[in-house]
Amino acid sequence: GHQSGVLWFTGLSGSGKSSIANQLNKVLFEKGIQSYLLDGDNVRHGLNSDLGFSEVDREENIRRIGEVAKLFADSGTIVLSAFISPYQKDRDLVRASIPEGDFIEIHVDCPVEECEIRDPKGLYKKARNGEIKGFTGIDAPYEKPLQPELVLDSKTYSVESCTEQVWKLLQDKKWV
Ligand code: GGZ
Repeated sequence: GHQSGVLWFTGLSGSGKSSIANQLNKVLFEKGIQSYLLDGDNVRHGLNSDLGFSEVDREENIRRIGEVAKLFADSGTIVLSAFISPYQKDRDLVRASIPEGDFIEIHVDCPVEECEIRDPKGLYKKARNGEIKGFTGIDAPYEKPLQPELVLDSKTYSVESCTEQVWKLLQDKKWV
């Protein structure tokens, strides 16, 4: 039986959240399971284009994404959300707004040193240069999840392996 709900990926820029969520989205599609991916590409450029990266803007970013995720989940979709979502209180608010058991928090755990080496968009370099202020992991906080349902060690394991770990959790929880 397939259930709907929200898979909430959280982690640093460059940790692999989007890659893993994209890969899982493909796997779900191939299996005929309805899913939808929310990420910076489709949310920060549209619905949330008025928001920046201050603490209050990030809070509002996550609040709106949580509301959208809830609507999609209500429609019978498995939602994959991939945002840094650096604050525990903001993630907890989303969790509290969704029926118990329908929210799965996944920490895509990669040390900032490794993210900085990867630096796929050159943003860590800009943050170090002072061209970007308030960059998560450099001069803005990232609060690691206190009780995530799953931790993915994305420094050690590949995107494929991490995707498989999420798939197994979905099987355990009878979502798929
Ligand atoms: C963190 C920033 C910042 C600052 C721009 N801090 O690697 P990316 O580029 O694609 O992922 C980052 C993305 C973060 O947006 P989120 O909506 O996920 O953030 S939050 O949940 O905190 O609201 C990065 C880019 O936007 N970016 N400036 N200052 N990341």
